[in-house]
Amino acid sequence: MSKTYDPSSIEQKWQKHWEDNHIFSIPKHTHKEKYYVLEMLPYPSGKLHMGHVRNYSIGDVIARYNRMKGYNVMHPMGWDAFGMPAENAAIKHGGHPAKWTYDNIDHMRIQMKKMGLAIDWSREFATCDPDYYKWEQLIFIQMMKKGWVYKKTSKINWCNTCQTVLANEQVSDGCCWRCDASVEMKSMSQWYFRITEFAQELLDDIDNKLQGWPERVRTMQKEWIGRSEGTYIDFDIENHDEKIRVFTTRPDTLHGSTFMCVGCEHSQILNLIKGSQFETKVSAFAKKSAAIDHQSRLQEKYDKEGAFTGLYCINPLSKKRMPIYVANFVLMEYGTGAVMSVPAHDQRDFEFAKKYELPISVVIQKDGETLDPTNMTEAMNDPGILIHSGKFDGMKSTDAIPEITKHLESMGYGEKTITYRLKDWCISRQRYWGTPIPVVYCDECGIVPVAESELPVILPKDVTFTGQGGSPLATCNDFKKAICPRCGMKSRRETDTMDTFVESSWYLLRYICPNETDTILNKEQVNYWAPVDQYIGGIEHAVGHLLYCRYFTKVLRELGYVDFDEPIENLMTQGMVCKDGSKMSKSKGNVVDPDEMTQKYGTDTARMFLLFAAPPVKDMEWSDTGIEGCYRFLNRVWRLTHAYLDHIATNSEVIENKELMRMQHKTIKKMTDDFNRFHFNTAIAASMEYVNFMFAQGIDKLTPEAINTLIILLSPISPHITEELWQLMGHQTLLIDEPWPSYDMAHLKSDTAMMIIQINGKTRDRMDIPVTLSEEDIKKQALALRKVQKYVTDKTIRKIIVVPNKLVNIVI
Ligand code: ANZ
Ligand code: ZN
Repeated sequence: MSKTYDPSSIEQKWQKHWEDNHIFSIPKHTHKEKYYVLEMLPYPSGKLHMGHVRNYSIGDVIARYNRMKGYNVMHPMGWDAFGMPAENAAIKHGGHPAKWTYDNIDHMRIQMKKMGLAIDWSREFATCDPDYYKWEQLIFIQMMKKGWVYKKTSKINWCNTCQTVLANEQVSDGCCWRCDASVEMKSMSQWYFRITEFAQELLDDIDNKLQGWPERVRTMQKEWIGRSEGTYIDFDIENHDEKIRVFTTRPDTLHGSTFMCVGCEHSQILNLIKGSQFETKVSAFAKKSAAIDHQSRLQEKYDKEGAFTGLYCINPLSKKRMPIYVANFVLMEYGTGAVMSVPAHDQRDFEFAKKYELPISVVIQKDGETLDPTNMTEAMNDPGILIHSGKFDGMKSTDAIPEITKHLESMGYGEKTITYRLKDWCISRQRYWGTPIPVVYCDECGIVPVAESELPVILPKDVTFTGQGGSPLATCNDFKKAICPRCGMKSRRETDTMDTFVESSWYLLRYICPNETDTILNKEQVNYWAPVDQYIGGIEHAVGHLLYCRYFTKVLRELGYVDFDEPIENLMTQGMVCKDGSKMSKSKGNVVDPDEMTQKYGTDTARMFLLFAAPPVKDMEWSDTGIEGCYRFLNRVWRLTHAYLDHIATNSEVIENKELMRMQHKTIKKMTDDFNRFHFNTAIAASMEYVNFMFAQGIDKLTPEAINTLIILLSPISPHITEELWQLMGHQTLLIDEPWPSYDMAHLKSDTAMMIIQINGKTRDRMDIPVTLSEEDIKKQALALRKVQKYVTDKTIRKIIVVPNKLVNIVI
């Protein structure tokens, strides 16, 4: 029997055994309750980094623990395989994106297998497999038939480095989520998913159904959806038989609106000033403000400026003339792209009015205060009492909001409305390595979806990658040629591909039935397995992927494929792996290679360290001494078990050990509670205490039960060494099939208690007593202590207070 711990041979041995015997594939028929645990699917970038390893270690412990708790556990893995790095690699180094991708997948799969993950590999797929994207194309077509997909020309986010369009969710602080370059605005015709149709449901379900999500993510999604209740108000345009509509949340301030501001591309206003003397000035101004980059716009880091259009509109309540400006702070994409400006009560309007010397009219005042517009230094945006507002004078502004709205509705000059910040999801990309959008353009029939029977529209292999911009598919004539499914005439195929976030919006449901060939989702199986019970991934996906995923589930429900509303029951956002205080990254040069760690210590140690260093939701700091500590601990577990095996080889007598039993049950309870809360770090600490305790007891005082319990408890964390020790302890079973141990509260109680003895509240001594000792006897024993005697002789004892099992206080 080898006595030194050799992780590499043990890990290989058990990985092979598990794989050969399909230990982690899911039994077909079962009456067990299900548990679906999933880590966000990886992008096959080439090799695993420490963040991946942490992610999968967390997921794997949860998977193994729940299987041992008796659940039917699904823990699948696959690849988010479309996307630009593959294409960029092809442009740079030649070769084909498909080869680059599948080679990377092969390498990363090996790395994952070396981690000993309890994954059902029979469910694996890559999103670039035609068998996968075929169904995505079908979803697209079915959505299109419902009117939930459309094409429109508008200003979109354009990344010049990536040579493609970006969705709003892919722009952070004005920069591209992938390459960090500053994003430009460009006018282009693109495909959109009508996610705004579900804005209200997506919002409502955050409170109704996502109790198992972190508060931070819930708040971010709510703010992203950005529901705003307000009023549309229409203003007559002077000398034109037209009205212009604004969106406001403060109709109570309408009497104080003295001018109007519209966005620089407000087509109604631009049309009206065509040929007028103001046209050139306005278009020059529009050009200038279009150059404000996204970032400054977000942070409002630019002067509020505008240009007069020469037009006036009429305030429907005050009947005053209001000049109309185009202004750089009005967003075209929000509300109606036009704002009624109320300088007395809105800070931006106030600054604008000061700059262009426009009238400021106070219409709300706080009780007992008098605001004078001539000496105001800033806008007053608090609620208050209405003045200068005709028949609404004296009304509270909060009451005036619905009242004025009603009044406008009766005049035919407004209506109550709700606006969302959420915009439709732009999903077309001018790149090759993605799912082809399944439509054709026909001169006769227009835009026509590909016939369902013709799916998949296969991405052609034979394409040149120049990196010169434009979709490479557009240069692929064979691909472009198509027959119109409607009229049979020659037509042209769409050459844009879909955003890769479309693939990751529904993969978690396809894992449930990856080999289903007749339909998108097998309803019966999906209804059993979904939703995901525990999803684990990074916070960076809070408003992108995690919102799209929720949206797609609702779409699939409307299409009749699923019977539920939300795909993810519980979400955990894992912290980052840091070294020297900052996130491990190539650019910082502080990465630790997982392969190296596995070679040096074994994956059991690496897994343990990643779980021991911090709770999963917190950032963790990589430390060489930390991982060495875990390695030493596993060696201690190894030696403890071997010492015990040596001992029982010559001495089969098992002596009852109540203290050990108590510690054993205490450790089970602590680790179970910690596992339930995902506090793996403190669970591991408890196992360390338990091992220390056993060494202190002495090998001859141990029981097989005590050792077995340790092995079982550690098995989700370090599955290989424990499997080996389990076998050495004489078991024929695999640990994954062992039930999780339960604890007995009766054993947790100790037979003795240590009591503190105080005199007048000051601690003077301690004593061990049997917990069954009566209060009278406790008092007697306490008084008999030598140290106590010293204080109490010749004194009157007034009172003796006994706190059971804790403390005796003698008052003299
Ligand atoms: C008049 C007013 C008076 C406003 C007042 C505010 C205060 P939220 O709450 O975010 O929905 N607004 C409307 N459309 C806009 C656009 N396209 N670009 C920039 N600003 C726009 O904000 C709604 C308020 O933002 C609206 O209410 C409007 O200004 C402005 F004392 O109307 B308010
Ligand atoms: Zn046609």
